[in-house]
Amino acid sequence: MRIGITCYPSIGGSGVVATELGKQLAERGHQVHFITYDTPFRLHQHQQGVTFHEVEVPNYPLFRYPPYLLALTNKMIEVSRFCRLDLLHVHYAIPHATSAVLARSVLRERSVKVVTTLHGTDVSLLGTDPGFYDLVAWSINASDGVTAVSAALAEDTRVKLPVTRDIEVIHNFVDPAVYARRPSPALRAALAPAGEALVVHVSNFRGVKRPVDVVRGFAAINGRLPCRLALVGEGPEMPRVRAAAAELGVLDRISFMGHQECVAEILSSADLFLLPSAQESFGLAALESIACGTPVLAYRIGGLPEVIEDGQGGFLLPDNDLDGLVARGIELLSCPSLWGEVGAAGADRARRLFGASRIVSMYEAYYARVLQGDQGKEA
Ligand code: GMT
Repeated sequence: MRIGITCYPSIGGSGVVATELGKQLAERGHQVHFITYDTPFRLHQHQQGVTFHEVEVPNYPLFRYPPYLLALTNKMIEVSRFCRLDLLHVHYAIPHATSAVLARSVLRERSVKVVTTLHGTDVSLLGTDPGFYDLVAWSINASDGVTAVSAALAEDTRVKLPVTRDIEVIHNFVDPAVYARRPSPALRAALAPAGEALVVHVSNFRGVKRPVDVVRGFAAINGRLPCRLALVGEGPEMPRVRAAAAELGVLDRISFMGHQECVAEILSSADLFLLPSAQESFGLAALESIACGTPVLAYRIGGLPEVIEDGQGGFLLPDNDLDGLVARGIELLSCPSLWGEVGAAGADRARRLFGASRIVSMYEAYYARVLQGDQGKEA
């Protein structure tokens, strides 16, 4: 198959999933064409079957806002024609699904199918914004195939938007060759020099991830059981995170690691991942952590119950129950046998249910169905 993939190429779960999917598809012999404004951040090495087409937005004094949607659409048309694409698989509805549907309409001489994968905030936050609502719903309905990264998100889409079409649930995945427990003694020694337990959090440090609660939870656990915290990522909440850490007297027990390309080693070297998000359509970081055998503590929201089952990779608490999360953290860190069981069961669950080979095959099968005919597209 010849597949065009569009995603946000910067750091973020949807871009990671799209890039890893493209790489895996190329390994299976498909021709994959990334159509994005920058090289997807996990795509730096040349790989047979993978091509990157950069979307450049023309600059013109009349434009107050760069017309990215139009530039992307035109690039999709050009690449579809020149590379004879069979389908465009877009990740994140805004504006990618709209561009792809528009490109398909322009490409009258050849039939290109559009598959849209919904990732979460494209529906729950932006899709419900009155400024985007109608167009997002239209773009989803007009796609030839639509997938969601969790059953919770598929349901949320039907509830929040006038979307009646079929939505296929295809969960996110990890490559078990990369995400497996391989702790680095050197990294552990650097992050927890006195041999303390190591707590970790990886995110884009936006409000929805509640990173200040990560610090509050960590401080409470540290009060009972000395430990260290590694914070991976950057984002708008970082100043509040630092202020909370200083106020709680734990600043010197935290490593601010910034953006890290290879999180598997860090996750693998940690003992516990705190993810007190208010919203999470899937929680790719949680999956990556459980695949590395590091238990995750999070709330029972969105798609997280599909990723973690109590005792298999961690525990889920009622939303915002930070005390409960702390209590579970202390329990796990002070009971090696429980920690070992939960971690091993999580790693096994990640391999069984969310391994790349299983999920990539599901995408391939879905593409084949979309290419064959209607997949619940509205007239
Ligand atoms: O939070 C975002 O809007 C970013 C987005 C992303 O690109 O990482 O995250 C969403 O997609 C991820 C990949 O499918 C999911 O793992 C995240 O749970 C989801 N974020 C939210 O639902 C808040």
